[in-house]
Amino acid sequence: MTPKRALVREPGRRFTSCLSCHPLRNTVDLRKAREQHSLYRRTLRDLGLEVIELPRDDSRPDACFVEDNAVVRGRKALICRMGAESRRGEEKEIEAALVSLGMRTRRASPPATIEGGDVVHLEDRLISGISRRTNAEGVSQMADWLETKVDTLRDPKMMHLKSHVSYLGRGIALVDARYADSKCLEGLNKIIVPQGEEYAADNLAVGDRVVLPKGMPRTSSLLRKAGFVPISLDLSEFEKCDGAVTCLSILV
Ligand code: CIR
Repeated sequence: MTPKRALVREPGRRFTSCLSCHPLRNTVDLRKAREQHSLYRRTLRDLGLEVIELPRDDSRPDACFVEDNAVVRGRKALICRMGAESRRGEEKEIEAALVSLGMRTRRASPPATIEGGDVVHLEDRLISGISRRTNAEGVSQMADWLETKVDTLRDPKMMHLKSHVSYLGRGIALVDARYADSKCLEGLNKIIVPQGEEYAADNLAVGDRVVLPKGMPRTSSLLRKAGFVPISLDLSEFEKCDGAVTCLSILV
């Protein structure tokens, strides 16, 4: 399961028009976002990943959030039909890139909607949100194509499950308290994100290192106690676009 490569795409010219409910969405700074993205890419390289940079898309504001475009499992990828209609079309270059890496792809078809931000990867199964962006048909098409067991967590108010649940490996999940008792998380050792640090629930674990947003001291301390090495990154401009650490890459 250890990923070797990460697909990324720098924010394009229209990034500041991204979809967002964040109160600071009108203050998004493209130059700063690109600097933060550059540091993100460097961090992924430092984690030992080969970073594959796709040309930026200057016509689609949310195209840097590549995680939502596809769900990759082994040598297969489901190309998402995103719940956010304004984002449909972003996935074309992602599909081409995955095919060029030797992946077998299938496109989700109507009435399915699915976004990679809803899908948490464990060794033996996936957990998917059924959310504002992903429906039951999307989950069913994903399970069929990827031939993987998929457990679900349903909350029509939730945008993406991964904003609330991350899998760190070794049977350990980092979860937002509000979903900690969900049936799909039974059997996992759960680290509950401290109150006020809920944004840290979306984080990227590679081996024993965990990339998380900066300013999460209590979560970092819990991670250290569990034997992980936290790495903090400033992703303020992506947070203002309702994005987080995982959404900027697809691990292959
Ligand atoms: C959106 O609303 O679709 C983008 N502005 C943010 C997507 C973030 N994706 C993710 O966390 N997987």
